[in-house]
Amino acid sequence: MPPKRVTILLSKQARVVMLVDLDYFFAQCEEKRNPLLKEKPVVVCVYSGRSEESGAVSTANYIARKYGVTSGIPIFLAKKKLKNEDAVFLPVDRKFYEEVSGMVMKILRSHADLFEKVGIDEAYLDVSQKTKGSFEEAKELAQKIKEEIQAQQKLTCSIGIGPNKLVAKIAADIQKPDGLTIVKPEQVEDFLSPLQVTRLIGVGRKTKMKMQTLGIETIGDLAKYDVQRLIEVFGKKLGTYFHNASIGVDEIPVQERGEVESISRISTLKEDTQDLKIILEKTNQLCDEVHEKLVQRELSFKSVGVVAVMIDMSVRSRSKTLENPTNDLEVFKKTVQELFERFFTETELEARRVGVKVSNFVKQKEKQKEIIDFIGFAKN
Ligand code: TTP
Ligand code: MG
Repeated sequence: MPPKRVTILLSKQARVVMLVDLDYFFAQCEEKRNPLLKEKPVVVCVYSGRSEESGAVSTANYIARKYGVTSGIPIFLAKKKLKNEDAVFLPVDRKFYEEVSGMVMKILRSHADLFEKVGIDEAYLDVSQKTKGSFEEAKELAQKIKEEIQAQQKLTCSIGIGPNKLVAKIAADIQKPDGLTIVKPEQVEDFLSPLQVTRLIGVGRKTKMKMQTLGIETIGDLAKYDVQRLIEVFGKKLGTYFHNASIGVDEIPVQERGEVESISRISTLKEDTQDLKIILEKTNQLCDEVHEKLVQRELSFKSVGVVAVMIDMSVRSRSKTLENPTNDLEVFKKTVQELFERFFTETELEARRVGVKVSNFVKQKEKQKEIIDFIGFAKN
């Protein structure tokens, strides 16, 4: 009798991903430089220079946060909230924070199989190999990292551990400061389901409101919602993304990243044309693809560009800079439409290929600061 054949299905190796986020970073750097500040409310400010108090709060230590002082509020409001306290207001010293950040990142990088810095005080570490896929070992490693950052830099951080970046990020945010939250693969559903949908990257105020009209408040509600209906409401890409995110599925690898300067897509039209309807149908799809990348990278843009390769193979481009940074897909599409409308009044030629581009990026948390800054200007 021939030997029995056995098929072994090799499943993709499960990942162990960490997100490390330094606590109240700019303010903690100030405490590191001057430990006497530790006992007081500390508020780090972006002064606009218009008047002594115009501008916005960049961040505050946890003592100041107890009085309601948070990132983005106007400085005069922070002063009002702390008027009876011995509070310290300091200007942002980005150079110093960058230096401290560099030293912490060096420690983090040394503990990662794969490393991805996502902000001045935040990085993802893929530690799957190092921990041989064990969440227990990952917990020990996280404790060791915390100790090392404390010993070498006198700073605390919060760490989230999960099977992917999405879960690790939410886990790090849930317990701060000096937190350590571990979500094993079998705990993902229970962990996510009671949380508000705004915990998910890409769910801002507008999307939250739209979801509310569908009866979706929590990530659990979103997980139960029919995926086809989500696709009808939000489009194929976003609808699918929201569904996957709600059940904790995220395949995006931890990867070293350089600073992106622009994101663009170009595609050949089915026929050479000047017909705006055909062109916009194509560019709307391209905008969807570019927008998806923006959401993944948590970026807002200030400039929109279009490009057209004409039938004579000449390449023409047009661009527009917006007043405020945004990540709004409709603003993107409308600006592209405007640019093409104007462009085709200036040429007789038909287009063969068309493309769209966004650039001049701002990280979303910095965007919030910029907008509040702007409101701050208006008030002062
Ligand atoms: P965060 O990590 O979002 O905030 P944080 O480190 O101050 O506080 P925690 O992580 O404990 O909640 O941002 C990192 C730094 O980015 C922050 O120290 C200052 C800066 N920042 C702004 O300038 N404006 C903002 O609106 C936010 C949220 C952060
Ligand atoms: Mg932080």
